[in-house]
Amino acid sequence: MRPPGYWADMSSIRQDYDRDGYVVVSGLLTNREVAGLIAETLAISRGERGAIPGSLTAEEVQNNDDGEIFNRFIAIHFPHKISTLVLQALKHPGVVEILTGLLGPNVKAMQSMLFFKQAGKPGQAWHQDEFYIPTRDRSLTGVWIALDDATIENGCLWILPGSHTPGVIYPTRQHDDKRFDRAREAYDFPFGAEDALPVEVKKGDVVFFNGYLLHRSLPNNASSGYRRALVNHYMRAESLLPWNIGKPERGRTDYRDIVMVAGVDPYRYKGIKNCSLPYLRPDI
Ligand SMILES: O=C(O)CCC(=O)C(=O)O
Repeated sequence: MRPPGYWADMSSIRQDYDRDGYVVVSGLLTNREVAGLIAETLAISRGERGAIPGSLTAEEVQNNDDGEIFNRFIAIHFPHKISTLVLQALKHPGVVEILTGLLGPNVKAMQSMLFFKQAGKPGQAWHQDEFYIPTRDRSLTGVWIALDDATIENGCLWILPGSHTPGVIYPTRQHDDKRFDRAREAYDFPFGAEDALPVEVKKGDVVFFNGYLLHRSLPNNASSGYRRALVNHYMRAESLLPWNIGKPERGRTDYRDIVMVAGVDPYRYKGIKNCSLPYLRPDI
């Protein structure tokens, strides 16, 4: 059910998105949808949707409570490939309506990630998603679905508003900052810490953000609990997707392990290639 009035005014959503590089749409998922995704997270981790790298054996499931299971991992990558429920969330009608308003009629998805972020777990340093997933038309859009209320304390997203505007991918480097996981950090960009904004949201709210937007998250500093989020990535279907770094099997110029969520696929003749497999990312 759509709460009254949200996204009634698509043009103001698009205006905010274009100017700031992100927009929050409140209450896009119902409590029931959120609860379903949380239960699914546990089911995947326990291997109940099929064994994937990192998932627990039957014996490990018996010997570990849910907290201990979640404690082992930071995220599940590509859960939509083994979970019908996550695939449905990837195609969520409310999400897709906003995406087509932002991107145009033809939209494809290429990635999903379920973040657990139990209390005490690290965040991710400043980065731009197009550094990892380079489109040809700068249309990459992250869709960050809050499965818990996300606060400064438990490690919500932080963004640098407008940092997508120059259309520049800033340099990255490895870091040893213990607040963050081991993903590379962007540096040497013309924005300071004073420009950063926390994006505190309620569960069921959705953050749409541009692939060039600098963003990060801080550790979960709450004394207990989680800061879970389902993060999906989309782009215009007209753009090729040369997302093949170190993985030639993905194709040199156009990653084809995609899910069309709206409109038509101009490259349908190429077919779909099953080249990314789901896995659990351990907390190391
Ligand atoms: O949710 C987080 O902690 C980080 C997510 C993020 O930065 C991303 O998906 O690009």
